[in-house]
Amino acid sequence: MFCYQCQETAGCTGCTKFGVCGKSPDLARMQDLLIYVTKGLSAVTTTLRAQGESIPAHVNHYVTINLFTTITNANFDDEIFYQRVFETLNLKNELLAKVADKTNLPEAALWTATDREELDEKSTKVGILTTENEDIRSLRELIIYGLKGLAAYMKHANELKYDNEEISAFMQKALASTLNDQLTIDELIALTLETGKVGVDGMALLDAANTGTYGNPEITKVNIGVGTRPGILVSGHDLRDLEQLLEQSKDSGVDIYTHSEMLPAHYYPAFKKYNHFVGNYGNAWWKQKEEFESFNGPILMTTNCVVPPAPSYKNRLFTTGAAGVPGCKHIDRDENGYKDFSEIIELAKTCQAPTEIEKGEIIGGFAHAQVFALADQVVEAVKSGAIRKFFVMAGCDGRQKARNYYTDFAKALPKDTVILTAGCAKYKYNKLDLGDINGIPRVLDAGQCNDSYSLALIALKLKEAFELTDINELPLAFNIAWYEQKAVIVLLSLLYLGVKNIHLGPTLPAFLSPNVAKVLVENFGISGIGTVEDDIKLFLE
Ligand code: FS2
Ligand code: SF4
Repeated sequence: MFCYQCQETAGCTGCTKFGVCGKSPDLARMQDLLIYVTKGLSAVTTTLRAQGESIPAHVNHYVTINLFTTITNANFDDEIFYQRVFETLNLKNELLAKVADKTNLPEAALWTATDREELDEKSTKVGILTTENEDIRSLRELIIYGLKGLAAYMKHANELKYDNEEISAFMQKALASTLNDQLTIDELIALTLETGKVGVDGMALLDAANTGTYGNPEITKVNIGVGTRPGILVSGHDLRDLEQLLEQSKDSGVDIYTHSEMLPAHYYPAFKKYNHFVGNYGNAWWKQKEEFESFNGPILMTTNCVVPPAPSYKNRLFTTGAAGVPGCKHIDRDENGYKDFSEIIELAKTCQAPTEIEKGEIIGGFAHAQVFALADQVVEAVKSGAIRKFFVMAGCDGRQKARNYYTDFAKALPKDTVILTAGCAKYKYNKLDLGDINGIPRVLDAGQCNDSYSLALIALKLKEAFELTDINELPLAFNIAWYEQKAVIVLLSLLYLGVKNIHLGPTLPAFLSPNVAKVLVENFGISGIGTVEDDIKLFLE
């Protein structure tokens, strides 16, 4: 196996024996094969579009879910990958019959198979290392990881009946382009930046879907203690899953809690009507082993990040959507998108209430509309010097000790600075008492990593309020923590929006070859992190 798509990759170079995340070599090769056949399908759809044919939405959605399923920590179930590869080949073969001229199609578009042995054999021959030139490989993977992140946004938007054929067409064209040996380094760099542009479109679509369906997030205090009734813990990012579970459990005597990236659901007006939606339990994804244990009740994983479960709670862990764990019950949608969560609710009734691990409240809900409502106050605080600088510290949390940098950084920031955050990175500092500036909290949480778009809108609004022409003239610094591929599309989107001098940590991606890293440093001023002391000095210069 060879995988280097996430920040925790072994030795900062690549997982070759077993994934640090828990991905086995067999799972790794089947994920490689799924990406390969999805590229083949994309080459066919791209050719058909050029022929003037339209591609049905279910094909677009199939590409999207395939990409999402291979995101780090989303799905550990080998069987799902065999099933998806066969289904993808069937879809592709149907469409291939409509292609008028097949001579220019790549091998991935023409390859097919009917039994598992053929899949097993092929799966060892289509991995990342089949691209020999390390710069081409680096750019191809950078594009693919960005597309995986974008696929996650699209899937959530699609669940809320928001869709965009142009975004899907681009995703498939870009995927197919990673099979094209004729593309030069410069053309791949251009495609990388175009991925960032379409990433902004995808984030805007998801933002419209979430706020159009559930209202604009508003300032909210979230309880982090527990009640006396049994609970169900919901993790991941899918708001539609949460909504269905809230609706189905409302009169059951069971409480609903969020974990990790589901915390921002509390900020939406639409979910406030549920009295049994009582709080957030625990921290970021990587603490789930201990926190799922002490929660005592069933857990629903709606997306990544799943950690292969301990036997003590495995029978209480359920997955849905792109998530999957062998041996855990997976709940599928029906053709109308309905999911029957009754088994989880019935199990919860037999469980003890969660064990309390902390008490108190955290505050969030500072997505774009809420911050715009406070714009005068914020602008005034900057003009009067009460706020010296904003620090965008969005992204992911993870297991590595080096990530304590972000807690130390937040604590060491001068009191006249404000942190803008989104994603599970926030758990490194959202329970510290960092105070406020004239009533504006010093940590403004816009939501999930999926809501990073809000931070871009806030930056653009500040640019307008201060009548600046360049976003980089703002008193705003970017110190982003990354872990998986959704952070990659956020990064590419920020580059497209013209943001310079982003600091990325705790380590730079292993998939950036020295030459590709050099391009990012020279053109965008991207850098890693140093010590807290040195970095704060540098940022405040
Ligand atoms: Fe956190 Fe994990 Fe959100 Fe990432 S829950 S690292 O996949 O998506 O942020
Ligand atoms: Fe390794 Fe990350 Fe790939 Fe898992 S996703 S195998 S930890 S690089």
